[in-house]
Amino acid sequence: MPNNENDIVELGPVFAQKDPRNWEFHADMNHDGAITISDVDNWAEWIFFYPGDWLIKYLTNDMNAVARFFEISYNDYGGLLSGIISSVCWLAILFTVGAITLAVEDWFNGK
Ligand SMILES: [Ca+2]
Repeated sequence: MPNNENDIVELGPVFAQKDPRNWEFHADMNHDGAITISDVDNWAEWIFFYPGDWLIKYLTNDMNAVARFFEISYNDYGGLLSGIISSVCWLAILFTVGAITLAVEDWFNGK
């Protein structure tokens, strides 16, 4: 991220904005003062997009030239790019957990 006011002007308003994502889990996701069924889809969205949004945050904050070249910014949180990255990440986690489960099962069965 830009370190001073001159950098903000140079990079433009998209790169100068504050990170809009809530990185900490709060059960009351819609901030209406109660934990209800309306919060559940927000929980699912929050956890599903976490990996993709995290990579977008990393690129935007720490690899600014790459993010700028690919026109990646905080505006991409929860979007197609984040969804694709998140899907790949969750599938990799799913396959890893499945492989570990099968390996442990084989080990207990003496195979
Ligand atoms: Ca709520």
